[in-house]
Amino acid sequence: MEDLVQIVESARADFAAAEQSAALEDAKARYLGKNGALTALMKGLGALPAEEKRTRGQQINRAKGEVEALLNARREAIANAAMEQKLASEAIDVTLPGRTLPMGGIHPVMRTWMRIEEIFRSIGFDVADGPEIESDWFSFTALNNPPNHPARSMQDTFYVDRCDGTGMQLPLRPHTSPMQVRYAKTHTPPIKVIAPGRTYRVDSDATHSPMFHQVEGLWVGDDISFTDLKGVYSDFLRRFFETDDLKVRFRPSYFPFTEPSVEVDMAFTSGPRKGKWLEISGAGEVHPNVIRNFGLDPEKYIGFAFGSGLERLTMLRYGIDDLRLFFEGDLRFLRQFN
Ligand code: 2NL
Repeated sequence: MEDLVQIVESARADFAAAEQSAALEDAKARYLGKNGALTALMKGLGALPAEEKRTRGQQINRAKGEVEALLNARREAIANAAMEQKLASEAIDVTLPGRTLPMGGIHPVMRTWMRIEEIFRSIGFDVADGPEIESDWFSFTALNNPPNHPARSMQDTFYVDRCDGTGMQLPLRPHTSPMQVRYAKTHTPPIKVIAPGRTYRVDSDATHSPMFHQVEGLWVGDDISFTDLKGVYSDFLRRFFETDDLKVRFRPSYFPFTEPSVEVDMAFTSGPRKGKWLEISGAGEVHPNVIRNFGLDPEKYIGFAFGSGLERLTMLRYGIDDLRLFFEGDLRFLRQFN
């Protein structure tokens, strides 16, 4: 009897010491296995007299039941601990912030582009689109550029090789006018359109970039006069700069595609930049030859055109003093507009 109590206590301690189920099953074998302590006692029963065999057998069975109960309790405890550990290691913290996709922002020149589209759409202008690799005709000829004009030279305009074996080259558009010519040729008057986009010129210094942005505007009908240009462009500037404190002046100038031609200057009439005239645009009444190249009769149709640089408008609107900031991709600069 004493030996059975000892076996049960020893099993209890061994089972408790087993941390993993493999160790527990090893411990089990030492008591209940083929060569286990209790199994050995059972085997020894045969040698006892009948009377003793009965009581001893019952005692061993009771001890065996206790050991089995201890074993099952420990098995369960180990299984529970394993499950808890698994749950803890796989736990998802639903309070953590989600993984976000990094969001891009809108470039300040693009903001200007969008504002200009909005302003001109609101007064009935359409927005044209067109290729950046253009033909010589749409880039120069249609715009009344004389054959030897320096704008056509390799020094002023970028050319790309055609890949059709002809050895010919095509210009990268040096202004957005080709889009307006294309638009004018495929629409009937009144033609009221703006053409914003990327443009290219062989020019690179503190105030010029080989790629820059322009917006041109064109309004052709049977009586669109210089007065309309003055009204539309002045109104555009007031809405773009969000102030009525603006003076606008039109200085005589020359472009092959307009006649008469002007440079447009503006000056703020209040605030820190008050009084200083700033060049903002070129404009004029569309040259009769250009009207003809639209496929229209210059005796019947007349109108104005203008061209402005988006970088320049953006610099004036936000007070940016260095053109290069637009092209460096420095997030400290770009984040200020988003
Ligand atoms: C400048 C000058 C100008 C135009 C652009 C134009 C377009 C067509 C017909 C006639 Cl389709 N003219 N565009 C006219 C005058 C000036 O831009 O220095 N811009 C920054």
